[in-house]
Parts: sequence; structure tokens; C-alpha cells
Amino acid sequence: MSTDTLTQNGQAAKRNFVDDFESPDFYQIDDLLTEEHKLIRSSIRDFVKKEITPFIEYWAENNQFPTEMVRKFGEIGAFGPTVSEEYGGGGLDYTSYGLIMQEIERGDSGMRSTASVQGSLVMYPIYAYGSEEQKQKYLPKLASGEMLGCFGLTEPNHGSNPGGMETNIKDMGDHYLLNGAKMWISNAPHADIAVVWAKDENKRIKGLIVERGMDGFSTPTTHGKWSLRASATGELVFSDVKVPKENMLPGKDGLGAPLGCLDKARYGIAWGVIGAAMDCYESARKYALERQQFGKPIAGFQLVQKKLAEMLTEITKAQLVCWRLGKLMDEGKATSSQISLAKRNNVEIALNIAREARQIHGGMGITGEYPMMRHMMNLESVVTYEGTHDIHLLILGHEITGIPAFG
Ligand code: TGC
Ligand code: FAD
Repeated sequence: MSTDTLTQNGQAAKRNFVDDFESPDFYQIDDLLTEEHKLIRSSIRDFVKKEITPFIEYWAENNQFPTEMVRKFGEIGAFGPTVSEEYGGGGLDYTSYGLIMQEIERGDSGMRSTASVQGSLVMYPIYAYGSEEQKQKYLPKLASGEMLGCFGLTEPNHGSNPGGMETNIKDMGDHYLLNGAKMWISNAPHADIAVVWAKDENKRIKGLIVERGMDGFSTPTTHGKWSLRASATGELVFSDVKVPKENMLPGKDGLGAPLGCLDKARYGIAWGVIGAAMDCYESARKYALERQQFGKPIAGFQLVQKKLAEMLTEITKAQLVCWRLGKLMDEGKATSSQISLAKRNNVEIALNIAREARQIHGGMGITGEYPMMRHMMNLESVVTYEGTHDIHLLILGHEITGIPAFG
């Protein structure tokens, strides 16, 4: 991990900032959670109030990835919560994982990206498809935050259709020769390792662990983002990189291997964005009660109440979808299309809630004094990555009709 952060926490903290966030629970969904779930949620919420929300506007405004958060996330168990304790994971269930993502994304989607890429897209493939040596070598360091990882699937010419990827490996006897490029890769500029998907000579997709420092491997930073500004995004460029044979993931190949990881990450996003939505809703509810126009709080106007009532309705529906999906994940019964429904629906409602909440704040809503603009800009990435809104619709269409309409 590079430690070149510019962050000076003392300078970054907002003056007089008090984060008194409490989540809405209109349908008493807390009654469906265990004491352990509530404890985990409350400890992550406290962490976010102390370590993220006082600084996040500064990081986002300055387009700064706070590298110190990697170790801190490791310390609180945000990396690989469902990975077994034997390899440094939390050994927790999927509802716990979802609640952790929800609380972190309440702070910021970019912070949740850092955690969910590390857990679902780097630790999960090593855990599920890796050799015993790979698991022992990488998982404990990834879990603790000693190492940061990234996941390279998307390419300049292949985003929604990763099956068309051009990145390739040649078998050179004692190693593979890796060539190609990936783009839009979260964590890439700071990553110690990359889980990379490439085609072999038989056009079969394989997963490889590529380490920083391997000759011919570079990770240029992507600049000019108006979204996920506290998350580092970059490219992965491979020019005749010699990858040792023991770095190939032996347990699974084909497009189903990376897509299996995406299922875990999409599940985490479905929960995560409820956090962003709740943050916007709570901010709007409080502002509407305080802000006076025409001699009374704007919360007293029917049109403002309509906005708040619709936000709470959609948050409640999203919470119920996630609670049920978490149970299905634990029972090993969740399908990819059920996960698509949750990801697609929840990101859309979060984005709509961010926009409506911004309107309730009037002009103040466009400033960094309130979180909506940052959440809204972040959610424009979230609605695109891990499968775009329309790709998830087509996955559902395929499930309903049996007819794929992708090509
Ligand atoms: P298709 O022919 O449908 O499937 C190919 C093989 O894959 C299997 N499969 C899955 N396996 C596990 N989980 C899933 N969700 C799966 N979906 C499909 C399928 O059974 C088949 O297996 P086999 O054994 O028969 O070969 O594939 P297709 O080429 O038609 O594409 C289908 C499509 C469009 C749904 C898929 O490619 C897709 O999901 N596209 C979206 C791409 C995407 O999501 N990219 C994400 C990149 S990573 C990222 O964005 C990280 S951001 C992280 C952050 O910062 O938080
Ligand atoms: P395209 O696939 O070119 O799509 C453009 C438009 O065409 C979209 O609206 C799409 O819905 C539409 N479209 C495409 N195909 C169809 C179709 N068949 N029918 C109808 N409409 C269609 N990738 C990684 O591998 N690892 C990462 O860590 C990662 N992090 C990311 C971080 C950020 C901030 C962003 C923005 C992206 C990240 N991605 C990552 C890439 C992300 O997964 C892709 O951007 C996404 O899958 C879409 O691919 P694309 O951008 O190439 O868009």
C-alpha cells in the first residue's frame, strides 16, 4: 500500500459538524435482525460517524483517496466479512455483510467501493477459486488491510459484454505472458495485487493474481471524475507481464467465474445504496422541519410531505428486499436475477431520493454542507458499474422470458 495520502484529518474535519444519523425503520425490520446484526451495525455506524462523515466532503472535494482508511477498514472487519476466520475473514452471514455495506455507504459510496471490491471481488475469488497456498498468502493480509486489491474485468472496448475481452495470456512453459488493458478499475492506483481476467489460447477466461512490481504492469490513475471522488480509479496495463503459473486461480474458469464474484458485490451494493438513500432522506426530513418559508416549516407543505412519504416508502421496500435476499444468500438459494432485481431497484430509488432530497434543501442542497449532491454524483457511477441499470433489466427479461436480448 502506498502511503502518499494528502489527508490531514485535523484540517479536513468540518467545523461544528455533528453526525446524529439514525436509520428510519418504518416496518420494524430491526425485529427481524439478531442482536449480533444490531451490534455490528451500531459499531460500523459509530466508526463511520468518527472516521468518515467529518472528512468525506473534504476528500471528495479534493478528489483524494484516504489511504489510511484501508488499515482502518481492516481493523473493523469491513474486508471479507463472510470469508472464514481461518483466513482472517469475519465468518459472518450475508445480512451482516449487507449491514456493513449499508453503514459504510451511508458515509460514502466510494468508501463502500473500496470495501466491497476488496471483499467481494478480490478476497472472494481467491477464497472460492484459489489454491490453498494462494488463500494463505493473500487472504489474511487483504482482510487486515495490510494489502489492497483490485478487480480487472472491464476493458476499453468491452464493458457490458466482458465475454468479448481481448486481454490474453500465452503459456510459456514455466509462466504465462499477459498482455492487454483494463479500465475503470476501482482501487487500481493503490492496489498491491489485481485479480485479472484474461483469455488463454483456447479463448477460455482465466483468473490471475498480478502483483504490483511485476515488470510490464502499470496502473495509471483515471482523472477528471465527478463521481466517487474519494475512491481511486485507474487502468491496468499489461505489456508482456510474466505471471508465475502458481498465480492462476485453479478453481473455476469461464465467464461464470468473474460473474460469480459480481453476484456477491452486486448484493453488497443493493444494501449499500440504502445507506446513501437514508442519509439523504434524514437530511431532508430534518431540514424540512427547520426551514421556514411563508411563515411555517416547509415540512408543513403537502408537496414536501409527498416527497418525504415517497422516500420513506421506497426505503422501506428496499430494506425488505435486502432482508429477504440476505436470508436467501445464507441458504445458498439466491439467484443471479434476484440479485439483479435488488441492485437495479435499490440504486434507482437511492438516486431518485438523492435528487428529491436535494430539492427539499433548495439552494443549500447544492453545497457540501449537506450530503445529497455527493451521494447523487456517486450514485451515477453505482447505477453504471457492476452491470448498468439496463443490463440488469435485460438479465430480468432473460429470466422472465427465457430469451436473451443482450446481443
Ligand atoms: P452468458 O452467456 O449469459 O453467461 C456466460 C456464462 O456465465 C454464467 N453466468 C453467471 N455465473 C454466475 N453469476 C452470474 N451472475 C452469471 N451470469 C451468467 C452463465 O451461466 C454462463 O456460464 P456457462 O458455464 O454456460 O458458460 O454471458 P453473456 O456474454 O451473454 O453476458 C451476459 C451479461 C450481459 C449478463 C453479463 O456479461 C453481464 O453481467 N454484464 C455486465 C458486466 C458487469 O457487470 N461488469 C462489472 C465489472 S466489475 C465492476 O463494475 C466493479 S465496480 C466495483 C466498485 O467500485 O464497487
Ligand atoms: P457500455 O457497455 O459501453 O454501455 C454504454 C451504454 O450502452 C449503457 O447505457 C448500457 O446500458 C448500454 N448497453 C450496452 N449493451 C447494451 C445492450 N445489449 N442492450 C441495451 N443497452 C446496452 N470494472 C471493473 O472491472 N472493475 C472495477 O473495479 C470497476 N470499477 C468502476 C468504477 C467506476 C467509477 C466506474 C464508472 C466503472 C467501474 N467499472 C469497473 C466498469 C463498469 O463495470 C462499466 O463501466 C460497466 O460495466 C459498463 O461498461 P461501459 O462503461 O463500457 O459501458
